Amino acid sequence: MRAVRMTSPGVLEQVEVPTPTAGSGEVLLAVGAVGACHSDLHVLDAPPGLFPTPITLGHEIAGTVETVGAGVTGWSAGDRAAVYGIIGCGTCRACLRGRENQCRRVPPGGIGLSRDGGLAEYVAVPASRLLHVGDLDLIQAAPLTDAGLTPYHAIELARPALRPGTTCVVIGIGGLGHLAVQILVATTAVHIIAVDTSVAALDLATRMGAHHVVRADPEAVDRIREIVGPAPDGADVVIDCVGVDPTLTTARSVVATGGQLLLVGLGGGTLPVRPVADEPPTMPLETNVVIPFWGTRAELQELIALGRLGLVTADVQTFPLERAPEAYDLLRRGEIHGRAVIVP
Ligand code: FEH
Ligand code: ZN
Ligand code: ZN
Repeated sequence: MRAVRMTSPGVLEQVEVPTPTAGSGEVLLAVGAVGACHSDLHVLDAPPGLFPTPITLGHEIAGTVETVGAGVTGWSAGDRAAVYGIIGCGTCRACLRGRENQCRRVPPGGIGLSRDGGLAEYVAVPASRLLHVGDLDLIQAAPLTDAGLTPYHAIELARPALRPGTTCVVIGIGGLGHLAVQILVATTAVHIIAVDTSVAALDLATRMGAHHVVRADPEAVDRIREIVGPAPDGADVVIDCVGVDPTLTTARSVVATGGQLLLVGLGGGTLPVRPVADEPPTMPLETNVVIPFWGTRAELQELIALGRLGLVTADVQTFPLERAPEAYDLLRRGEIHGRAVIVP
């Protein structure tokens, strides 16, 4: 079968490999769609040895059951499924509580991370990683497993603060941010302020239900403050889906005292924390800072339900498998709008 693999550190190429088979407890999926994630670029750029090579990348997968392995129940050929990409150890305190996204396993286990992923015609996965998607378009189901699940989980963490009439700022209306806006619209009654450098992204945010849009320029903090009010008041929740120094600075400059700062984007920026009430403070007193990671299987099931109701719809750019390296180059150059989805 055709597969796009990291054949050696930093090298992503299409190769011909044997079609996998479903082992005991596994299911063989015909891949319908697989999202291209920035984290795949981190995998490609990682120091040699951190991730196994050769490895088929792709951890944002949806497909159709081809065959089921020994001992598998609840799945039959033709079933349509989304893949929960994390493979926790199953025995640590986090896994035992159903929080496999906090598993203590090193390195983290995952489809497309510690074993072959979905950038291929077929992928074998443990049946325990699958969730039924019914008639949901697989090109829509795939982004939900990561680009959607990550902000969904972040919003779940902040849900006690997302009271009706409160304000949530979403910074970065890209692959994760545009889904964050829809999840907020579908599951809360908050005022949503979308922030991005791109007018097209802000137009998308408006179409998806953001109440205010602000260009990410030097006046962004002042514009946001006109909406959320002066310090020590501010935004009740800020979700930074970019995570670079300028966005982290904007985030900490507009969050309210006692607000929630969710650092979802892995852009490599730094959030200075000086736990004194100095002038100017790096951020207000009582700010809750969280670095969410991916999400749980239970949350993915809830998000799939929102997708099937048409309440969360990914804005996708599709590419055939042979153009996957090109898609990642565009992603690296910031030229993908919404989510890039590879369709083998
Ligand atoms: C995946 C693997 C490693 C680091 C981060 C990620 C995220 O894309 C998960 O949402
Ligand atoms: Zn990812
Ligand atoms: Zn574990």
